Amino acid sequence: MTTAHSPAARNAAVHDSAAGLLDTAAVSAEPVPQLTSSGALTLDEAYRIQRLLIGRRLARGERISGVKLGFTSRTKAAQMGVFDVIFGRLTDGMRIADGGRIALGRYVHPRVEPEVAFRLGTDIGPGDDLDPESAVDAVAPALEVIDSRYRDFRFTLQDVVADNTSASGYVLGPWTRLADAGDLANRGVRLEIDGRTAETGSTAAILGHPLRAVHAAVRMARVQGHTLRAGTVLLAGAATPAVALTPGTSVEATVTGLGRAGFTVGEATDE
Ligand code: 0L1
Ligand code: MG
Repeated sequence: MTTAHSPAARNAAVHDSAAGLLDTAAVSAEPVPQLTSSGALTLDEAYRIQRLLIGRRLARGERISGVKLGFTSRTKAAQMGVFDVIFGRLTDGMRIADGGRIALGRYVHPRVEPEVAFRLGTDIGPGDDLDPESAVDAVAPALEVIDSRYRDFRFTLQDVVADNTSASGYVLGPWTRLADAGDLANRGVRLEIDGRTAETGSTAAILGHPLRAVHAAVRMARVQGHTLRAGTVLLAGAATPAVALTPGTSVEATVTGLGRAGFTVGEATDE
């Protein structure tokens, strides 16, 4: 039984206060110490904090628009000593228009990474066992802005999961019907800053094939009890290392055969 003084109620209060801390850090763009610096967290608790954190955005009127995976690159996963992807949630408040402009002052220490995005054409509930790929209707080049709310962009696995996997912004390029997109296994990916190549990579860096991310995201959503709605965007993962954003620059990602997506970075004080 959960009473006001039971361990369950105490844990719920601790998780809610952790979500509040991370939410305030995101809104104020002021970093906070890692949650795990003041006590251990399990991965389940970290996902519970993530849900509470997103709940605060939803209470402000944002809506769930998608999901994302992190640690889909074997190198990044190995650096963190993890063997599975991590799952985060996207909201419409994180969407940056293609060709749009962001104000750096809204972020703590943002980085950008080129990705591939998929769009679901049908709902997938936690109990549905349809083939995840059959639910995808389109694919697009994308950029993700990641911004850890922790000081110095440093965290443990549990910290980053609680912080919604550093999710902060995303840009979508033009959609191509999946049926017309051809083989996505090894497309070239380029990240340009001010027209100069900053990073190059391949879609193969995303779990060996970006469509594997669709399977992984659906698996993770099921575990989280998260229903994926038709129209949901699925950010598959980074194809290159992330690059720190600097004021007054333009950022563009190109995925061979899919096109480009981009935005510009204003000054800290721009609105
Ligand atoms: O989208 C990502 O791959 C980020 C996952 C979280 C780790 C990070 O913030 O670098
Ligand atoms: Mg990412």
